[in-house]
Order: sequence, then structure tokens, then C-alpha cells
Amino acid sequence: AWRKHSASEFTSKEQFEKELVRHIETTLARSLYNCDDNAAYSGTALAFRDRLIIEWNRTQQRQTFNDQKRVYYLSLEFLMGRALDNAMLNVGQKEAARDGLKDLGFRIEDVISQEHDAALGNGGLGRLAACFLDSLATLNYPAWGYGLRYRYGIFKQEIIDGYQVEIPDYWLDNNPWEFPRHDVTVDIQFYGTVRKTQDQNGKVQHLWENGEIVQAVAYDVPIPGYGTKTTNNLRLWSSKASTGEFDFQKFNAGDYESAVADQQRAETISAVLYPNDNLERGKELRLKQQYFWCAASLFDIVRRFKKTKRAWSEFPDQVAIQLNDTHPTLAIVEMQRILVDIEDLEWDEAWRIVTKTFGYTNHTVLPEALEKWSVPLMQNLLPRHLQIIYEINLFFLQYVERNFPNDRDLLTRVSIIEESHPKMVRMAYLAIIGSHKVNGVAELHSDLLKTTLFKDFVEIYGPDRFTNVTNGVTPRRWLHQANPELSALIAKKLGGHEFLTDLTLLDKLEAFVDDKEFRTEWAAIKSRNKVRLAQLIKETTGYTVNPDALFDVQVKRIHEYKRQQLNIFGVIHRYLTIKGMSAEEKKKVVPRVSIFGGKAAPGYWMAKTIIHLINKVADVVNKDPDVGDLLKVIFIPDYNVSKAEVICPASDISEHISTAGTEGSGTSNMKFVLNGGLIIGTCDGANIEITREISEQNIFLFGNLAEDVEELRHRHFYGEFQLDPQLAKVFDAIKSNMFGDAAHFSALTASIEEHGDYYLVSDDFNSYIAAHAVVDQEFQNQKEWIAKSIASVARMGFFSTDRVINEYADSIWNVEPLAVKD
Ligand code: 26Q
Repeated sequence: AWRKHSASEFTSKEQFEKELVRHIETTLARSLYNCDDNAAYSGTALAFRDRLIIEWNRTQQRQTFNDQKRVYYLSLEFLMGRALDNAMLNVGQKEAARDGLKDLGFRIEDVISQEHDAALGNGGLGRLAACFLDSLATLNYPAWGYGLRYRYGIFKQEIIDGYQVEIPDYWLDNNPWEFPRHDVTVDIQFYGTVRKTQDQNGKVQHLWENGEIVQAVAYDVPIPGYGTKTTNNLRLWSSKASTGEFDFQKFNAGDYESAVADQQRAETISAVLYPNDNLERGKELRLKQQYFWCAASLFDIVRRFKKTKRAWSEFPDQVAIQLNDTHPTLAIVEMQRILVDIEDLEWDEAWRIVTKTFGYTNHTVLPEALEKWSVPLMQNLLPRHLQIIYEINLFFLQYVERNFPNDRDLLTRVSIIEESHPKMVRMAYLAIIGSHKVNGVAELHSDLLKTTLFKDFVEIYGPDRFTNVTNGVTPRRWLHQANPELSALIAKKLGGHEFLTDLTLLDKLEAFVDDKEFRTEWAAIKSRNKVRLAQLIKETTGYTVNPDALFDVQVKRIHEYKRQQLNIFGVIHRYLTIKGMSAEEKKKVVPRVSIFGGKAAPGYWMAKTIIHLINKVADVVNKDPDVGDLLKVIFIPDYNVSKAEVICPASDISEHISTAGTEGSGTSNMKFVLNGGLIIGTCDGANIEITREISEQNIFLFGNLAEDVEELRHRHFYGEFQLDPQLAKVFDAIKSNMFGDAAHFSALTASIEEHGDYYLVSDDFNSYIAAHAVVDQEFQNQKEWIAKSIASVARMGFFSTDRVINEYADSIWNVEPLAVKD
């Protein structure tokens, strides 16, 4: 009962207003009379935050008291987006806030949109981690996320003269969602030397000494679940100069300047998120980030375990650690170091504990994304860890040798150390060897891992170490929050919002596919969502688009394998076709808006060239009176989570057109279909399973299959290459300077015409154009189109991260939810 009367509760708009005003006037020290949207946002966030904190503390107490097995999700990226709307949904009382804000002269939507996105991630992998946290809390799993508290998240993108320009994203000022824990710190060592000694019993010991110490400070973020009291913790580490005595020596010695420089260097570790997506660059600072975060997290996890006074052998019964890609692989080595060097366990016993604890998720088969670190670099930064890696490798290769005698090639292929110049540490192999389960993120991807990249390891360990867990998205953010009207309509038909926690209930919608009134409501919602997107387009680009046109969307990181170039070449083809039409023919054209969005890694020139071409095509097409409303081309700048929440509900069709076999899963494909958009795509990643669920009738598939790719590339390599004739016309237009100086785009056309067309743009072009013709055709039959839209949503239940998390819990972590009583 005491909880009902705690100071921060509110269940009516009057009580909410009281809390809001109190926070504005006292916490923020502002007057209500010059309170703008931003202050209203801060006050509202603080009022809801108070409510979260209570459940957060209780959840942590409950989890400590129950002492069940916990899950730790290690990810260098958490692409959270905004928190307030989600807090309102999970705390409840959004309507009280809406009414209270209205009384004070604010629109809740304007207030919510004041919040700066928490953009601590690049794309799919980081957003997946954020969806996982939401599902873990919603399903009452005792789980923590561990990451880095970057001062700068992913850069803000501006488009200037058609070029991407990167602006630093400083986001930490006035962030009400994080709680500094200045008492939770860990000293992290770098560099130094390893000294071998013996203890009293003659046992060999390794002392890692004389390194540089950097301090890790914990910042905690509450993660509320939906429809539950569970509020889990996301712990982000920030780097700071160590305050140890050693470090004051320089100050005392009068070397003030170099002492300050040392401090700055320490803070650099958590300064910035590396903006590469699916590309690794081998920079020392990145390795420092990885170790800093792994070591701090492991120390914290071990500290929590040791408080329970259990035997070390019980560690894997209490702790499951999941590695989000290879970025946290050093955690495996660090764990072994803690057990052997510090806790004095025997190597074999320690290693059994380690491998039972870790699981590794792979997100890509692209060779350029596979992490490798140079041995000399690692030797210098983490000398003891390199020794341990060599030791792990030695025992592993001995094991392989015993089971596959006289196969030198195999030993070379699977060695953690690549015998190149310089030698390299293969992080994926280390992650496989140190984990009990390895999973891919969609069926095709997991199959490809087993038959190509990790084939030798399947031979060595047997197939059971390798599994698939197909990705998903959280229906709270990606249906209910992003598309409140659709969520309300579904709830009206299904008799409540239970589908938000059991997404398979959507299958009941199938009964309404032929319900005319329902179809009309469904279509009206899509239409209003398109108006909302048209407004965003107007605000961000200045262009006016017709909401009745077919909205064709491709938003994701810009990458050659994702083939935005195929899309823009298709748009140019469409433009040329319209230009060649008579007035009579034009009447039959389905008006279309081609919408792009996404960031290119700052050093990825080809991706930047693709952005430039899209913007130059937009310049020409959008002002061409011959075309008018029949075609518009839009590049929405600075694509991020909160823009995605506007874009996903507003597509008629979206594009998921990667070269077959290259996209691990894709998750925006799921978001678009869940919001009633149809998709055009290749047989790649999760598109395949989406097709299986919603049926081939409801998706526009095209292009070569993964099994054909190798052969096609081989043929290209041996000069057997014919540019598709329709694509040739597109290239001719580009080369005629139709979209500005063709020299800007020559590298892009040459990569296809002259350098082997690695991503098979030309091979798939004809099939792509044909698929779009079918899209145009079918869009004209709105009745059928809406029926497909409804039928697809009805069959999307599989793609909830709630299902995903339960699969990880059963097949990898072996953890149970913690029951929460009221
Ligand atoms: C590695 C080393 C150094 C610097 C950066 C990186 C780095 C950073 C980010 C490597 C890869 C990433 C991101 C990868 C990623 O987002 N992968 C996507 O993961 C999604 C979730 O599983 C899948 O749906 C996508 O198919 C996959 O591309």
C-alpha cells in the first residue's frame, strides 16, 4: 500500500500536471511562463521517470533475492531511439499526460518529438539489441545489457549539394534516462608487460604489470517491459582518467600538461561510435573500446556472482553471456584470464566454465566485415591476452590434430592465428571455439554459415554447436507506437491489445480480409500515414509529394550489397520510359514516389557516390514538367529510429533487394510488412521466411538465387559479361550528363561494366524491372492490394522479438523468466 502513496505517482491528469509543474519549477528551475516544448518534454520525462525508478529498484531487488540465472547481452551498439513514448506505454497514464499537457497548452506529439534519439548504433545489429532489451523485460527475464556510453552516437547526416556531410551527434546534455553510478567503477589496464613467476607451491603465475590504467564508470538506463512490472538495466560504461596514486605522480612531478593529455586520452576511449556498418578497419582505438567494455562488464558480472559465495563450477548455471557479433570476443579471453590468473583455477576447469557461459551470434557472411586484429597490435595493447589466445589455439589445434590426424591444411584453415604478414587474430574463430552455441540470424544465413564460412568447424565440433534464431522486431515500438491507428483498429477487431504480447494472435485478422468496411478503414489509415510522411518529406527536403501516389521506400544503411544503386537505376529507367511516352500513354502510368534514406560510412566512397546520384536524379526528375506527379524522387536526410517510426507505417511497397546470400536477415522488411506494406525483394535473409509465412502471393520476389551467385561471379571474372540492354540505356543517360557531370558517377558504372559486377546488378536488372511492372499492375486493383496487406499482417506473428528471445532462452541460455506478482 505504501507504493500507492509514493510522491511520484499519478493516475489522473490533475496529478500529472502537479508532477509536471513541480519538475519544471524545481528540478529544472524554470518558470511555467516561459516554458517551451523542450521544457515540457523534460518535465514530462522526469514525471514518468520517477515512476520507472520505483519498479526498476524493485526489479533489481527481486532479481538479487531470487538469485536465478541471468542473461547478459554484450553489444557495442544499442540503437534505442526515443524513450519517452515507450516509458508512457509501459508505465501507463499516457492519456493523463496527453490531457494534462493539453491543459497547459502543449500537444503531446510535439512534446514527444523534442527528445533527441539515443543513436548508439549503426543499423540493424544495434536496433536488434534494442528490440531484444524490450522483449527481455516484457517477458520478465532477469537480463542486463552491457554497452559503451559514447559521447557521440552515429553522426547526423546533412545533404549539401547532393553530398552527404557528417555532423557530430553530441547527445548527452540533459538526458533524463541515464543514471551515473560514480560508485560503480572498474580500473582497466592496457599495455604493460607480463612477468612469469612461481607461487609458494611452485605453480607458474603470470603477472600483468606496469600498464596504463583507465577507469570505467557505470551509467545505468532503465528498460521497462510492457504490461509487466519488470524494469531491467542497461549498463553503459564511460571512460575516465584513473585517480589512482600512480597517476598523480606526474602532477606532483610538475608535468601538468602531459598529465592533462593523459586524462584526455583516457576519455577518448568512449568518445565516439565507429560509424562503419559491415566493415572492419583494424584501428587501435576500436580494440581499446572493445577491451575496455568487455573487461568492465566481466568484472561487474563476476563481482555479482562472487557475492553469492557459490563455487566457480556453478558459474554457467548462474550466468549466460551472449556476444552480439565478434565485437565482444575479448570477453572470452578476459574470463579465462580472471579464472586462471586471478582466481587460480586450473586451465581446463576454467575453460569448461567459459565455454558453457558464452554464446556467439554472427550477423554477416561478408568477408570485409569479419573482424581480424593484427598480432603485433594486440601484443602491445593486451600482452597477457595474446598469450592466452595462443594457449587456447594450441589446445584447440591439438584437439583437431587428434581427431583429424595428418590434415595440415585443416589446421592452417581453422587456426585462430592467420599466418599472414602481419599475423592476424581471427575473432570469429575465437568466438566459435569459446562458445557452446553459435547462431546465425535467419535460416538461409545460418545455412550459409554451416556450408561455407564455418564449414570446418561443423566438421570438428559436429552440427549441434550451430543453430539458427531468426530475427524479429518488437511489436510495441514497431506497431503500437509507430502506428497507433492501426494498432487501435486491430485491437477493436480482436477485442483488445493482447496481440502486442502474443503477436501470433494477429492471425485472427484473416477473417476480415473480405470485410469491406474493415478494408476501407485499413486503407484510410495507410492513407493518413502517407500524409504524415508527406509532411516529414516537406519539412526535411522541401518537396511536395502526392499522398495518393504509390510510395516506394528503401531506407537502410547505404551499402553496395544492399543495392540502392539497383533501385536508383530502376528509377532512371522509369524516368526515361515516361519521357518517351505520349500524353495518352501517360494517363495509364501509376504515379510513384521513390523514397530513399540511409547513411554511408564516412570513408565508403562508393556508398557516398550512390547518395550523390540519388540526389542528382531527384534534382532533375522532380522539376521536370514532362513528368509532374508521375514520378518523384526523395532522399530523406538523417534516417534514424524516430524517422523510421514515421516511414515504416507509410509505405505501399518497400525494397529489400540485396544480392542473394549477402543480407544476414534484415529487420526493416519485418517492420514494413507488420505495418501493412508489401515488399519487393530478393530471395535473401529473412525475406525467405517472410515469404513462407505470408505466402508467395503477397510478395514481389525477383532475381537470381544465392546458389547461382558463385557461378555468375565466376563467369564475370572470365569476361563473360553482357550489360543488360535496359541498364545500358540508363548508363547512356548518366553518361550524357543528364544528372550532372558524369565523371562523378563513373566509378559506380565502371564497377558494373568493367570490374565484374560483383553484386550482380546487371544480372538482376531485367527481373527487377519486371517485378516493378507487376507492382504497378497490382496497385491499380486497390481492393486486392488491401486484401494482400491485411493477409500479410495477419501472418507476421512469427517475427516478434518475443518469439526470438524465448528461442534464445530455451536453446542457448537455459534461463527462465522470473515470475512477478503484483
Ligand atoms: C566491426 C569492426 C570495426 C568497426 C565496426 C565494425 C562493425 C560495426 C557494425 C561491423 C558490423 C556492424 C553491423 C552489422 C550489422 O548491422 N549487421 C546486420 O545485423 C542485422 C541484425 O541481425 C541483420 O538483420 C542484417 O542483415 C545485418 O547486416
